[in-house]
Amino acid sequence: MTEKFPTHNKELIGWVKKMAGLCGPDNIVWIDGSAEQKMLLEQEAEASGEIIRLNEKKLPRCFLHRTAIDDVARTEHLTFICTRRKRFAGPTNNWMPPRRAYEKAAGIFRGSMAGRTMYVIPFSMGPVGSPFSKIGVELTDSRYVVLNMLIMTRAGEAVLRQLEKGDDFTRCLHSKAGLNISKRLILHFPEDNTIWSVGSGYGGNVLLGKKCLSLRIASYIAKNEGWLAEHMLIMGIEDPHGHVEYIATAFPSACGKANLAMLLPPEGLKRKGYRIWTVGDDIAWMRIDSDGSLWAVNPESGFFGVAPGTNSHTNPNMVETIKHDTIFTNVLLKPDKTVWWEGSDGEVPPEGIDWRGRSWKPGLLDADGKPVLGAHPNSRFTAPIANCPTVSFRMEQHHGVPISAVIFGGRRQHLAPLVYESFSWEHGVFVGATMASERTAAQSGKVGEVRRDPMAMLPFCGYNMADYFRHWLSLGRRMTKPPKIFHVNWFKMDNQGKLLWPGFRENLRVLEWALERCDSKVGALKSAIGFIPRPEDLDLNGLKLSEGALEKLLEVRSKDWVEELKGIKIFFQSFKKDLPAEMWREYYALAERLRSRG
Ligand code: OXD
Ligand code: MN
Repeated sequence: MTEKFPTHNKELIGWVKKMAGLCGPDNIVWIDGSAEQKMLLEQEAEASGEIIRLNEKKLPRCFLHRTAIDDVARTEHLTFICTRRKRFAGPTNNWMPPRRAYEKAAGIFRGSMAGRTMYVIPFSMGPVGSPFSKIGVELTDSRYVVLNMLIMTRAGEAVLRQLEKGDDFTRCLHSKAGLNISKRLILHFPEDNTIWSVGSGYGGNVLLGKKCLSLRIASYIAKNEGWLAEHMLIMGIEDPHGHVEYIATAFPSACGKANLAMLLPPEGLKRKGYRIWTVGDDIAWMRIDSDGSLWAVNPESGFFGVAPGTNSHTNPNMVETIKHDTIFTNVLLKPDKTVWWEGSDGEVPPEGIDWRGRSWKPGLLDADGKPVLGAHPNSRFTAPIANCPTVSFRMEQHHGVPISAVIFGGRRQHLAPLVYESFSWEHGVFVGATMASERTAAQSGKVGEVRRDPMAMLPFCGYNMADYFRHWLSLGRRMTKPPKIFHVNWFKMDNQGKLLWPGFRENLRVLEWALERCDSKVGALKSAIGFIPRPEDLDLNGLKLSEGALEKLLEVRSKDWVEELKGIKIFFQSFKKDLPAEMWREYYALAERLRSRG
């Protein structure tokens, strides 16, 4: 085994040696971030069959990867927060005591890299050297992981140099270990700044800088250091005077965050002079800066987006972004070595190789008579943010961007209006804490069932969510210029189950109202749940809504909200006495407002 270490950081050397001793690789390769090393890895991964090189003319420097068929999404039931005390992980997380977790996983890691190479990936979440960035080092036996991490993070030599300055780092260990679901574990040890992931090759489980570090571990660090690590997109909205305001927005997974982050303004607003600047599509790290307001950075440098449904109507900027230097996972391979997925541009191909690697034709049915999909519904692309036509010029700025509005959202067929504004920061935290979505046919579980997903962080908060709400409240008290907090719902339906709002680029009309509220430039109606735009407060120029749709979109039905309170109560009770008193205060205040308005 190679025993050369390109670093003087003793902690790092000691840990790499120890983990190599456990996993038993034949070889250790340090990732330096160079183009030469990347090309070599691509060639090796191609030769081993891990990736397929795509049509060099039509998709330059792009590749396709297929995961194991039972390894296609995050496995929340195998994801654990391992803290000394169970209370610390809280009622919404799976918990395992650290000793047991280390022992159990070590049994799987032991010798798992025999005959293979261990790659050492030093990576920075956020610009290298920024006081707001965090460093991680991921050890992995997967070239696919290395190639993805090179897109999703700033990885290589510059990070090692940063570590020479004695910076701390998150210890991230990953092994495919046979990709066996019965030996799959995604373990987080916030008290040790450590992540162990074994038995999976799916992005969300193995690109450890993403959900594991930037949300679960970072949320814990953020609580201790006084900032926020959130599951939010960050976008800049340039108004007709050239003034850019930034928003941070949380939606549950697969609710269109990436589409919103880079939307193309609708014709009416484009003519007015609106433009969008994309800072991030998934994660926001937010701090109170010296001006007393909230500033956000996107710690990632790539998109790991859902392919199905991505097309020139839903997201033209993403279509541009993934035309080169992109890794596709679990999509359909066409005979000309380009790719396709359900809901992509162009004709349905007459034939291809599906995400499982089998030959495919449109109309193919499985043994149960169900259509066989060409691409997996959670098939993905990994692409550099720098490819995006709307990438913000402030991406690399160490302090990030100032946030004018925080926007929460959910998928509610009948309850929540198109948009409402909270009365205060505290009320806004209640709005975020009670966020929920109804299950669609695309998810497992009962269709229409309400799933609470506070701040879209349910699967990603690395500690007790009651303490997380408390932390949000305390931040509000520290800010002199807090952002306003809004809630949006693009998914309201009429009685026939038809969407009332066209969504996609038209959503900018709602964001325009929200930002104008931040600058006190537009009116609103005070309702029991918050401030709602009056029909005349929204610019609907050039948009045709069906008869009565707008009234329905802005309607607040007390009866439905009284029913909603019952679900909120059950959810709040699950935190027992840990729930901050302010959350109950907001709950009873809402109940009282609903009662007095009938
Ligand atoms: C994601 C998710 O992949 O939220 O971003 O699941
Ligand atoms: Mn996400």
